[in-house]
Amino acid sequence: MAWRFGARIGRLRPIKYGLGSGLGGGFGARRLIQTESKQVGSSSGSAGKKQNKNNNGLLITVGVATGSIFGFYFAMKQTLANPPEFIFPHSSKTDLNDIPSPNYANYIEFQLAKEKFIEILGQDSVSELENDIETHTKNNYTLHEPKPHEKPQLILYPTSTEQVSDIMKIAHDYQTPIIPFCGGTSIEGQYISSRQPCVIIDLSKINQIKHFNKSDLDITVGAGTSWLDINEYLDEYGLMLGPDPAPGALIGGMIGTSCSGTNAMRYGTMKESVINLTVVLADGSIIKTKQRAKKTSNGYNLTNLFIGSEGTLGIVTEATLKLHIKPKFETIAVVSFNSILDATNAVTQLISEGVQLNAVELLDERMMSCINFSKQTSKVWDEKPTLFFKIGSNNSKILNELIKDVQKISKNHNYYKFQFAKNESQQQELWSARKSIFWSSIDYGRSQISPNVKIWSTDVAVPISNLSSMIEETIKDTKETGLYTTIVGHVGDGNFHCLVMYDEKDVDKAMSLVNRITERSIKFEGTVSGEHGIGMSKRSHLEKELGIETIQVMRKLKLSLDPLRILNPDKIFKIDPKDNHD
Ligand SMILES: Cc1cc2nc3c(=O)[nH]c(=O)nc-3n(C[C@H](O)[C@H](O)[C@H](O)COP(=O)(O)OP(=O)(O)OC[C@H]3O[C@@H](n4cnc5c(N)ncnc54)[C@H](O)[C@@H]3O)c2cc1C
Ligand SMILES: *[C@@H]1O[C@H](CO)[C@@H](O)[C@H](O)[C@H]1NC(C)=O
Ligand SMILES: *[C@@H]1O[C@H](CO)[C@@H](O)[C@H](O)[C@H]1NC(C)=O
Ligand SMILES: *[C@@H]1O[C@H](CO)[C@@H](O)[C@H](O)[C@H]1NC(C)=O
Ligand SMILES: *[C@@H]1O[C@H](CO)[C@@H](O)[C@H](O)[C@H]1NC(C)=O
Ligand SMILES: *[C@@H]1O[C@H](CO)[C@@H](O)[C@H](O)[C@H]1NC(C)=O
Ligand SMILES: *[C@@H]1O[C@H](CO)[C@@H](O)[C@H](O)[C@H]1NC(C)=O
Ligand SMILES: *[C@@H]1O[C@H](CO)[C@@H](O)[C@H](O)[C@H]1NC(C)=O
Ligand SMILES: CC(=O)N[C@H]1CO[C@H](CO)[C@@H](O)[C@@H]1O
Repeated sequence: MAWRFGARIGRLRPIKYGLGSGLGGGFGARRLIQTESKQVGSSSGSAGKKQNKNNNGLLITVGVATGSIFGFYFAMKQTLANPPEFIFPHSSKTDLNDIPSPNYANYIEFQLAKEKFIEILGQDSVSELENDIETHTKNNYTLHEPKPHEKPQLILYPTSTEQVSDIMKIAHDYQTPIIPFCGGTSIEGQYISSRQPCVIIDLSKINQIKHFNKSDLDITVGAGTSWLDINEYLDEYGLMLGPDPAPGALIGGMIGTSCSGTNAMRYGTMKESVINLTVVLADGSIIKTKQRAKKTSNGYNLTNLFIGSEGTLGIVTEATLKLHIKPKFETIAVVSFNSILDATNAVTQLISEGVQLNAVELLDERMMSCINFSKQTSKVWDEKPTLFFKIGSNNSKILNELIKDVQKISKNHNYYKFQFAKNESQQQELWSARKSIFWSSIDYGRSQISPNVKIWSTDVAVPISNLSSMIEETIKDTKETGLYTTIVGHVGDGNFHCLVMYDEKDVDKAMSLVNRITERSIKFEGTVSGEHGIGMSKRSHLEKELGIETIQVMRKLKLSLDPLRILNPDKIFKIDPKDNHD
C-alpha cells in the first residue's frame, strides 16, 4: 500500500517552471511547494478513504502516516534531484501553459539600460528619431502589420561583434526585449515590436568582407553585408552566392529567415549556403559554431539551428558562406502551355529525369496578363501559364543538349510556344517578365480592383509529386471565391506564392482563402512556409503543420538559450500563455 502511495507521489506531474535563476527560479520554487503539498495531501486523503471501508481505524492512521512520510520523502527527492526541478525542468518539452508570462524592464530600468547603451555605442549610434523608428517598424510589403503602438523605442547601430555582446549583456541585466534587424525586407511580421519597451539592433554597419578564400570557395562577411554587394565583389572571379531574395536583404536577415530565391533549385537555400557563424547569445556570450572545413561530424549542428530561427535564439554578427562557380554559359528559355497542369507535369518530368536546371519559375495566365496589362516589359506576352527556365553549363555543347531536353519534355506536355534567348539582351528581355511580377500585380490591382488594393502572398511548398494537385485545387478554390489572384512559383522546389489581391472590404474573404491555401499544404505533406518564414503571421499554421509537441520542443530550446525571453519575443511560436494574437 505504502509503496503504491510512494510510486504515485513519485510520479507527480513535474513542475515545469524553473526558467533559471532570478525571476523564473523564484516563481518555480513557490509553485513547487504549493503543488507538492496539495498533491501529497490529496493522495493520503484518498488512501484514507479506501481503508475506511474496511472499517479499521488503526490501518487508517498507519496508512496516513506512511503516506505522509513517503510523500515527504519523495517531495525531498524531487527538490534535491540533480538538477532540482525548480532550477531546471525535467520535461523534454515546454508546454505554453506551464510557463508564466515574461517580466520585462519597467520604465526606470529601461532608462538605465538606455544610458548604458549610449555609454557603449556613443550618442550617434543610439537613435530615437521618428524616421528611424518608422523604417524599423515595418516595410511596404509587410503582410502582418504591427498594431499602432507596436513600435521600437530605440534603434542601436553597433559596429562590431564586441559591441553587440556588450549590448546583450545590458539587455540581459535589465531584461530588455531586443530584436535583431538587417535589411528589414521580411514580410511575415518578423520584427514587430510586440513588447514594450523594445530595442532594435540594426546590424547594417557590420558590413565588411572580412576574408575571401577563392580556392576554398568561401567568404567571411559581417551580418550587415548586402548579398548584391557580395555578388558584385565576386563577379570578377566568376563566383556567386546561391540565395537571391529581395534586393534590400542583408546576410544576417537572410540567415534569420533561411531565405532562398530563384536559384535555390540549383544551389540550395540559406540552410545549404552557410559554413559557420559567429553568434552573440542572449546573455552576451560570443560563440563560433564551428571551423571552416565543409565536411564535419562534430556533434550538434549549431550553425543549422540558428538558420531560420528569426532572431529568437541569438544574433549573428559574422558568417562564412559557401560560394558557387557561375556557369560559363547560361540562357533563358520561356515556354507557355495550354494549361497549368501541363506546365507542372513538365516540371515534374524534367526533375524526375534529372535534367540539370538552374531555375524554373512558373507564372500563371493571370500573372502573364498582369504583366501584359502593366506594360512593365518591352515584350507582349501570351496570356497562358508559362515556365521561365534558367539553364546553364560550363560547356556550350552541353548547354545546347540541355535546351533540347527541355524542349523535348515540354513537347510531351503539349507546349504552346517555346522560346530561348540567343544573346545577352534577349536573356534580359525574357527574364524581365519574371522580375516584374510584383509591380505588375500591384499595377493591375490598383487599376482593376481598387486604388487601395492589398496583396497577401502565400508561401507553401510541397513534395514535387504533389505540386500539380496542390496548384490545381488552389486555383479551383481561388476561382470560387471570386477574388483575383496570381501565381508565381519556384516550382523546381515545389514552392509557390499565390498573391491574393483584395480591397479592404473583402479582407475576411481574402484571409480565409489564404488560410485554406496555407493549410492545404499540410494535406499534401508540405509546409506552410517554403521561404518567407513564420514571424507572427503563421504561428498557428506552423502548429498545425508540426503538431503541438514539436513546437513544445522548439520552446524548450528557446528557453534554454534565452531563459529571460528577451530575443525577438513572440516570433515563430508563443512564449507567453497570455499572448492573444492569433
Ligand atoms: C519584394 C520582395 C521580394 C522577396 N523575395 C524573396 C525571395 O525570392 N525569396 C525569399 O526567400 N524571400 C524573399 N523575400 C523576403 C525577404 O527578402 C527575406 O526573408 C530576407 O531573407 C530577409 O532579409 P532581411 O535582411 O531583410 O531581414 P530582416 O527583415 O531584417 O530580418 C528577418 C528576420 O531575421 C532576424 N534577423 C535579422 N538580422 C539578424 C541577425 N543578424 N541575427 C539573427 N537574426 C537576425 C530578424 O529579427 C527577423 O526575424 C522578399 C521580400 C520582398 C519585400
Ligand atoms: C513606402 O512607400 C512610400 C510611398 O510609396 C515611400 O515614401 C516609403 O519610402 C516606402 N517605405 C519604405 C520603407 O520603403
Ligand atoms: C585560404 O585559406 C588557407 C587556409 O587557411 C590559407 O592558407 C590561404 O592563404 C587562404 N587563401 C586566401 C586567398 O586567403
Ligand atoms: C550543418 O548545417 C549547415 C547549415 O545549415 C549546413 O550547411 C551543413 O551542411 C550542416 N553540416 C552537416 C555536417 O550536416
Ligand atoms: C569559421 O571558422 C574559421 C576557422 O576555420 C574562422 O577563422 C572564421 O572566423 C569562422 N567564421 C565565422 C563567421 O565565425
Ligand atoms: C497582351 O496585352 C496586349 C496589350 O494590353 C493585348 O493587346 C494583347 O491581346 C495581349 N496578348 C495576348 C496574347 O493576350
Ligand atoms: C540578339 O539577337 C537578336 C535576334 O537574333 C538580334 O535582333 C539582336 O540584335 C541581338 N542583340 C545583340 C546585342 O546582339
Ligand atoms: C502526394 O503524393 C504522394 C505520392 O508521392 C501520394 O501518395 C499522395 O496521395 C499525395 N497526396 C495527396 C493529398 O494527394
Ligand atoms: C571543369 C568543370 O567544371 N566541368 C564541369 C562542366 O559542367 C559539367 C556539367 O554541367 C560538369 O559535369 C563538369 O564537371
